[in-house]
Amino acid sequence: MDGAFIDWDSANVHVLTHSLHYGLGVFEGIRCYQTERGPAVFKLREHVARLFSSAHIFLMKVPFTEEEIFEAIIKTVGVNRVKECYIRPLVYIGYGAMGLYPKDNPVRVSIAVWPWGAYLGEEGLTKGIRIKVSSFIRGHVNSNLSRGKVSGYYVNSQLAKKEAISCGYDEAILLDTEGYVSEGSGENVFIVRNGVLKTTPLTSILEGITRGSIIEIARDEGLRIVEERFTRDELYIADEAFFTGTAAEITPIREVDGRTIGDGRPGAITSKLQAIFFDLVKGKVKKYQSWLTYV
Ligand code: PPE
Repeated sequence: MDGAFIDWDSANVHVLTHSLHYGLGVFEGIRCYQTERGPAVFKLREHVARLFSSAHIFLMKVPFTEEEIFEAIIKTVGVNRVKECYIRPLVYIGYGAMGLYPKDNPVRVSIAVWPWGAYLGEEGLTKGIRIKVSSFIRGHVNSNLSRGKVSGYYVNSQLAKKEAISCGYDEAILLDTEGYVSEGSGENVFIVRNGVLKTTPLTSILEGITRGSIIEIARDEGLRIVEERFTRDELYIADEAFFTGTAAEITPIREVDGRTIGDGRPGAITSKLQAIFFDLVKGKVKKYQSWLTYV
């Protein structure tokens, strides 16, 4: 926290911490995987860059350099002696004035790591999940500036997720303000139709780092991939569909709003991309070694 290692139980803040009340905090979700050469962090450089972009968009001055945060993340994984973990850097506004203009409140930074298994369940990874198109829509791009990863946005995501779960589904997918598919509550989405991969363009979604990786892998595999808007009914008739995200990794989707996707099992392209992804994060694919930072 703020440049020092703090014991887990002492990692506390004052109840009047500004971000806790008003939701302006920017964060990252990063994973570190076990490899033959020890723990390796996936796409660390990209995650740190996105954290600073988020801060820039929201006029928050991070009191550390990108290089310092990069190093601090590696050290935090190291001192915790974990083999695999999720990493959560958070830049937030600390205690000071209340009200919506926290001019002199300190900008604080924390980095926490903990073991976090399959986000949507082990079974979700192998068999696929059931999702619901949310009745809540993703905020307009002039309200939810989509290049930022901001704590407050996840109020909307939680509305969608709670609704989906209360209806018996595993996860929600949100439409954008124009009615096109945008993204999951915490994932980007891909579909496959007639052998062509399609994913939503960056206009109304978080620029997912896993999404970018999958696009690159798909191209390397000679697959056709387009970034194009699509409607909920195109999702219904997709041959395959899957979510990507740091937490969700590559999670196949087997049902949307009661409609079975394909034959209700992870499709061939989904399974192939998922297998390559899990191999590469574990350091088993030479071509993608540069995506890993060894601790
Ligand atoms: N869209 C949203 C809205 C989102 O929150 C995430 C990540 C993504 C797309 C995928 O981005 P990337 O991780 O760079 O591939 N969501 C993070 C938070 C999940 C949570 O429950 O907390 C994550 O996956 O770490």
